[in-house]
Amino acid sequence: MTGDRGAIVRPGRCVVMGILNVTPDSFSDGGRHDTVEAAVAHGLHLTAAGADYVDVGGESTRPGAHRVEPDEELRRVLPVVAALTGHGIAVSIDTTRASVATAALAAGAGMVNDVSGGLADPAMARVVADAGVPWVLTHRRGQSRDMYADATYDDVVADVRRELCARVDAALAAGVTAERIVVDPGLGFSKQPAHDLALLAGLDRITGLGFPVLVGASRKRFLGALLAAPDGQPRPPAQRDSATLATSVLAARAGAWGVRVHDVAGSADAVRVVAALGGVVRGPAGTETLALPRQQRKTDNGHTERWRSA
Ligand code: PMM
Repeated sequence: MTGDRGAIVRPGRCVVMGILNVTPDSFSDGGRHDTVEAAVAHGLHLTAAGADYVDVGGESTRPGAHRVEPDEELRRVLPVVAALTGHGIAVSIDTTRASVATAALAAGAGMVNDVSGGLADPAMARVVADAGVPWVLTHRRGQSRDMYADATYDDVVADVRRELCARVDAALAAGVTAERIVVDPGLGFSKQPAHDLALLAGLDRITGLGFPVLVGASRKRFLGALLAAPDGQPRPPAQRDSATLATSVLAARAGAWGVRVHDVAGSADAVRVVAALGGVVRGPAGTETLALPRQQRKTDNGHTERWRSA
């Protein structure tokens, strides 16, 4: 018997999820929000800037990071989740642990964001199914400690697509309903920069699976490498927001359900621009519906031209 704590939010445009890492060591914002007061203030700031969700995490997934104890993870996230949901904010809990997810859901979180795609904790599927909340299944191979050990692919888009399907099948077999599943190609997780770029370029093959797709490109290593200085020094994380914005446009244009970003204001504007152009909205069962009524005509050179009218 599955519960029903909430449907996936679909505001008619790409959703913006604001990142709130309550950790001392995340690669971009580690240590900045590691008191409850600072974290809650930042969550409120993200919401004011236009975040549809605030994604609260208490364990860094930075390459090379060691795991924190479950008690410590709980100590970091629970008061923040409770305070933000008390303000009426939609919170997702970024955890791979069923115990942390359970406590965060009890404290008011409405979605589980699991970067292990359900692999880290076999009890997670039951927790999600029983609560009836959306579950983000992210592609990764292995743990953060050895993040790049398995970063070899024949065709990264096809391989990630296939491996995500396996995670979806496992979730469905465990009783999670299809309407609650979000998939995420896991940029930077077991991927080299070229893989991340290929996944962004081939995002329509992931959205083509028919599940809502979340894209987490924000400030990631591949952007630092792409924008490296002439001496090869990667662009520092805090100076990657313009590039992140570009990825939000691309993701929204490719039909992604949401983007997970540090700098919410820019992406919140960007996804509205894309929506105003009549972006494709993916239906729950793989159907593609157009955001606005579609019209078409044959052009002089025989092509079909399509556009949407308000
Ligand atoms: N990336 C990070 C953490 N959580 N969750 C999802 N769904 N997708 C991601 O790409 C993702 C994530 C690591 O980035 P951070 O340290 O900036 O949070």
